[in-house]
Amino acid sequence: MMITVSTNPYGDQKPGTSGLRKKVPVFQQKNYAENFIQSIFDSLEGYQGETLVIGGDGRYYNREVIQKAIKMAAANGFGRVLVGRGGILSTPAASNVIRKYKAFGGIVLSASHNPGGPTEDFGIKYNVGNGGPAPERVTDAIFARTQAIDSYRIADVPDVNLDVEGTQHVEDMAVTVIDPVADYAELMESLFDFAAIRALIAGGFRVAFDAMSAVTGPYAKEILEKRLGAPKGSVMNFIPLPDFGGHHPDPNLVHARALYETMMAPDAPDFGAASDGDGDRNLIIGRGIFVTPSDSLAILAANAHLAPGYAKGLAGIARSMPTSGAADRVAEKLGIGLYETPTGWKFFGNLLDEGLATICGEESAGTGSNHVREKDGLWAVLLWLNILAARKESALDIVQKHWATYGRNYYSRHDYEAVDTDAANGLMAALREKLADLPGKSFGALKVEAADDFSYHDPVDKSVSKNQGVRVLFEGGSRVVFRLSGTGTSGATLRVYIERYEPDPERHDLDTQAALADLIAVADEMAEIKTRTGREEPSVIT
Ligand code: VG1
Ligand code: CO
Repeated sequence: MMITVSTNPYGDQKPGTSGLRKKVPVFQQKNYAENFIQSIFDSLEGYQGETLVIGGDGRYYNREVIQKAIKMAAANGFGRVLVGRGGILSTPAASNVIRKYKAFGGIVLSASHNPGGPTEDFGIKYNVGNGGPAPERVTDAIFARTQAIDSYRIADVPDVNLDVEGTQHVEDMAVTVIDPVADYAELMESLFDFAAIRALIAGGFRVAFDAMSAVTGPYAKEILEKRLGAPKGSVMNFIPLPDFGGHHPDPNLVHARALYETMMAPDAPDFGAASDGDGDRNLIIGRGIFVTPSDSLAILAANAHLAPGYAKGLAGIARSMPTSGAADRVAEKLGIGLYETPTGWKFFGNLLDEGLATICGEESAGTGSNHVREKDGLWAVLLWLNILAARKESALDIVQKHWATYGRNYYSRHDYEAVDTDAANGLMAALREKLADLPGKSFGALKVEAADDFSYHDPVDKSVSKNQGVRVLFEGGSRVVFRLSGTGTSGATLRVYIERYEPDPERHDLDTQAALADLIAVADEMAEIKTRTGREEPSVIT
């Protein structure tokens, strides 16, 4: 039986960089998830009888919300739901399923790299028919609807069995439980030279992949161990746990420290990698070398033609504004377009759909291509492996040669997490006030060339997104960028992105923090970080 339930709006359901993210107890409030899901449906048109994809990263509360979403999809008139077995679909796999089965859209349940568990984070995100995150005009409409919603529709039926593949029905709507891995593995096999990677591994090349007890475990087991022949044990922490084993499923140098140490040891494997909660991020560490995500994007773009899926070359490269300019130099050399977008994957969708960009990336360990409309952690790992198999050189050699050819962009991000919200907003407001006076000003040897608050003009749909981060550019190409996170759930997180370009190969082996020390000091002086946040040090340095 379909029922209509009356409800009251919540004031705080504004989607951030990547969907709505809140603590689990917030989502457990009466009708909280239902309100948001109904607001999604109320903001869409033409979905009657169409297919909706539903899946998540397996974190705490995933199954409960999946049941609600299925029953609400039925009551709202969808014709079919495709859901991953066990409620599991990595974010890139969900994007692929939406595209492959021509679904109307999808609901992805994840708070990505944020921790999970009864008092940790949960999230809901809507993806449109191209497989990508809903653009701002859709998320704005969803938010507006959450402010006025007074009822939602749901089928009053028992739960669907999520653990058996095949089709069941909720009233008239078909619910098909699918293998979450099969379609994705097939897609990867169509893009990369699996035979060459298999031969590399059979020749003794050792891979270490840390799934961080999150969603990529089953995908990495199937692809790296089963299809590519990596020995059992190459994939670590491969069972997705609702609380990620109590860890932070964020593949960076702080939270994936164990992998980093393994890769720096004398008997290190040849290649190390990790992914995040929902499988869209990647950490790449070669033996003895951590590859910054910005460098990884540039190196993948420069070498992508070595993989069959990209043999024809790239149409263009897109990167988020805070991502380093390393990819720009590759685009210049290849004679292709370079697009600079605001933070968040939703801004790449139009560029990929229009064929303007083939590869995209963010400094936050996100890389992807036109094969789906999300960033894709395992995809990046497989492209690296394909390149390593084709070039028959170590990751360290490939990175160093890249720097020698293009110069090195020293790059680091300093995060100040869970800062007082008013203090963070005050800091950004004060910076914005100063912008007009900065050009021409000197800080020690650094002279400001330009400073602005980044605005993006989408070349495809002509939409404009303002206030996307304060950037201060210095003469000589160094840069500091400041913005507030749109994915955190406690207080505010200030992100400071620091970059210096170094053309001289004699100076490519400096310690990153040392190479950036003067810029780091200027960033603090300019934004009054210590005094305004009360923090002496960043919480996380990547
Ligand atoms: C962060 C990253 C951004 C990324 C977003 C979602 O956003 O900086 O690059 O797209 O997370 O990634 P913010 O607003 O906190 O800086 V995921 O893997 O969390 O969905
Ligand atoms: Co993620």
